[in-house]
Amino acid sequence: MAKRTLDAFFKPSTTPPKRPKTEPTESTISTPETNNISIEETKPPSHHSSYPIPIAQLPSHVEVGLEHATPATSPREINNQPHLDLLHFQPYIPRPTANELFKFLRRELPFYRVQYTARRGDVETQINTPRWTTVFGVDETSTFIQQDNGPNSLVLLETKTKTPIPKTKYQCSPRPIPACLDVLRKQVEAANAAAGTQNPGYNFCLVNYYASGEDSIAFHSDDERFLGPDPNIASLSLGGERDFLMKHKPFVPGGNVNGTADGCMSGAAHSMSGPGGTGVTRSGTLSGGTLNTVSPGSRPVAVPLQQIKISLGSGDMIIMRGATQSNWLHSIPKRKGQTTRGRINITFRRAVIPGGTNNYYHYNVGTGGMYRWDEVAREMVLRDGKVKNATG
Ligand SMILES: O=C(O)CCC(=O)C(=O)O
Repeated sequence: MAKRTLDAFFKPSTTPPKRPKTEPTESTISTPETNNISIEETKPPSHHSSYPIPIAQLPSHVEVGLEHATPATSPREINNQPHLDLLHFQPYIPRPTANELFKFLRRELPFYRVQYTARRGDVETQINTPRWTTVFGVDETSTFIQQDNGPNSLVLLETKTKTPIPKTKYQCSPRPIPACLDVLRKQVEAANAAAGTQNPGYNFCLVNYYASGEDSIAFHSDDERFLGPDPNIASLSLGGERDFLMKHKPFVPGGNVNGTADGCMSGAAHSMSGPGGTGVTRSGTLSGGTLNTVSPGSRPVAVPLQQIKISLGSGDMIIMRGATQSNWLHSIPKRKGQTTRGRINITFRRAVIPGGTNNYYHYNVGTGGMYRWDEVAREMVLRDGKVKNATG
């Protein structure tokens, strides 16, 4: 197959969409949205013993849209501030396909509203994560290997020895990335390659669902040690538009602050939003237009502290690269009182040690019940109070 050049990669494809490899079959289902219309059905769902439910594969029209129209635009580089290295696709997935994908993922994925206790010194705080979450993947020391063609054929093995993992290796049951998200993972890796970025080898997929402007994620950075140095994080937005804020970490003599936010144990990842969840950070000194001292090498320099606001629409993608995570914080602030559509955010990351796997399942699946989107109630509804594969 002829290689596509960089320019060609970032130009929408002009070849007519092919039929998906598996011909869809037709069936009739009745939901309030379809109202007895005939809809396409695609390949059989992804099954795994660690899943609380089988997870549907992408409908063929979404798969075709993804295969032939992404990236919908060339990325814009945002690197005009110290340590900032972003690629912004506006959009990455064409908006109509992104909206279909949003509805599909909200309907098909299991979600959780995780609660946990954060301890800082002697003080314990009960945290209610202010958004819905779910996670798939495993760190690089383990690999899901296809054993046969059965529905539960993915077996978790030690990456180096290809032997079964010891039962005590994880405090959770890692879940393989289902086919519907793996399609996206591969495409986002290809977008990195086309932009000249080293293959990030994503092995985790974290999904947030913000049901309304009340849902949020506080200022934090994804710079945990279990992600290795200079992690590459790709962040895809689907559904309603929300503001994405970024600000430089304050300079701390002798090193950077670690970027954890309210209610979060030091070093605990993806758990940054406290009870208020309004983006309260430890950096009360930051304000637009003032100067802050940062130290990129040994020589401190003054840099303008400009907070960045990017409005993320359906299908947009930001890839955060290089020194971004170790120097910048990001958040999705609450937008109380505003009518905001629901929004899904998917981040692809690479975790390098088992601690990353334990952390991600602890804070994104947790020990509470599983929720599913209910088309009639138009909200997440508790479906299984008894948690399968509860994490410690
Ligand atoms: O929803 C977003 O765009 C940001 C999500 C995020 O920061 C995270 O999952 O760490």
